[in-house]
Amino acid sequence: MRLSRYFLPVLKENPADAQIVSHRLMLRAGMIKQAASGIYSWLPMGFKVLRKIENIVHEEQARAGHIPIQMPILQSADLWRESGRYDDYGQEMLRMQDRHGRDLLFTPTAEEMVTDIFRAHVSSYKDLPLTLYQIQWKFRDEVRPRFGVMRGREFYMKDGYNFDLTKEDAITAYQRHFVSYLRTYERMGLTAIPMRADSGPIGGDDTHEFLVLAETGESEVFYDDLVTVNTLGNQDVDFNDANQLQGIYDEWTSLYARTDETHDEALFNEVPEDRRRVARGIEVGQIFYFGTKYSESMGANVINDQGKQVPVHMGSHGIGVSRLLGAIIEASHDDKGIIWPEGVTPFHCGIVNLKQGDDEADAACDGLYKALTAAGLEPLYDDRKERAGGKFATMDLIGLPWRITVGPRGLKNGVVELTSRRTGESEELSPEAAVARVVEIYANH
Ligand code: P5A
Repeated sequence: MRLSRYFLPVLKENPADAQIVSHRLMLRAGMIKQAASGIYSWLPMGFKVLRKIENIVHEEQARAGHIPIQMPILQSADLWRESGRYDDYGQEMLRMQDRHGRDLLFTPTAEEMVTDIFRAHVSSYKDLPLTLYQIQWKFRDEVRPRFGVMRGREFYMKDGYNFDLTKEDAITAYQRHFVSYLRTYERMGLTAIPMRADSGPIGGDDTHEFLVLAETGESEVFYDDLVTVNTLGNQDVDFNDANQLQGIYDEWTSLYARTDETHDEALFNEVPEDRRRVARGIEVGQIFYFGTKYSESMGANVINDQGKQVPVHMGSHGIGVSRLLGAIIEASHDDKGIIWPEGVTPFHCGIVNLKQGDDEADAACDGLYKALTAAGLEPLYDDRKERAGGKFATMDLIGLPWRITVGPRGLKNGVVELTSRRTGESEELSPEAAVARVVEIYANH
């Protein structure tokens, strides 16, 4: 993409209404525009990152064997009356009527809808296990929408639902989601710590929230510092191997990590004092096991191998896809702007032409652009007739992890400059070597 032809409405000034850095930077970098309280339009660069995050989620869901579907945003109130949640959900649920006076609602989550699909089409244990998921817009009429996409009213969520014959199988599904989520967040360059939490209006006994540590986080968390160095890394996970999933789950949950809702001071005090941490975190996902809560009330049964009708065991699992943009920026920025992890960056590499209109510089930039594109990467070429300072400031603000700077002086010596946004370190290389380096960096992402 050439910046002169892109739509990147960056703001020079700090927007007055943005209280936290991710919200400020998303507005300044022209990623989102507020449409109403807690409701946003996604401008090209914001939309691009949203899609990247969504793709990672899809890829990791496929790896875990989960099947994508798409359920409607507007749902019939009658379905929600079956579970009792139409009345229980309270004012967070946005309700409306159609022209015939029928009650509808904007989906805040979709346990009822997916259970309805299940009961219509599945009747035998032979069709289990099954996990269906979607990535879909949700609406919750939050009392205090704030911090931009972090606590929106309209937000984008991955929501998955497992159906299993027994509690034991459903616990395996829970652990499979647990491990799959660890992988998903790691690919986004995040450390998201699973913490024992409270299940709220979704219901159930077992639940973990995944939290990214950040001072601006809305949850208070208590943990053993050893959990922060845990990684899955390149560990080869077989998502069909229940023992392996259990092993990874046990390893992660053996260390103390809880939100304030389930915090237990006595247990926490058993953690060696120098490892006890009290901090704040952003909840980027949550998984639940709630057994037969929905299947019993809605009649989602299967015939088991004894020929008996039994309600299925279920859980649901959510990732805050739109919230993740805010969380990633909170975790990765400096005073100049965003620093995108390679896994989610909107463009792989910036190209800055220091002397637009200079034949040699223009030709070198075109060459870099073509070579990076041919290698399957997306460069963003700042081909505007702007001062170098302005171009660097824009690149730093929008946070592409790598930048190649091209100027007549370097070209005389046959070199361009490759700069890391994260470290600020630069290296002089031939244009070919610079392309090769960038290609190599992205080979693992
Ligand atoms: C799990 C999937 C559920 O709704 N039902 C289906 C379960 N869980 S949850 O924890 O309530 O939400 C899942 C994730 O969605 C994000 N989230 C939000 N993001 C932005 N703005 C909001 N107002 C908002 N509310 C929830 C969180 O990341 C949460 O973990």
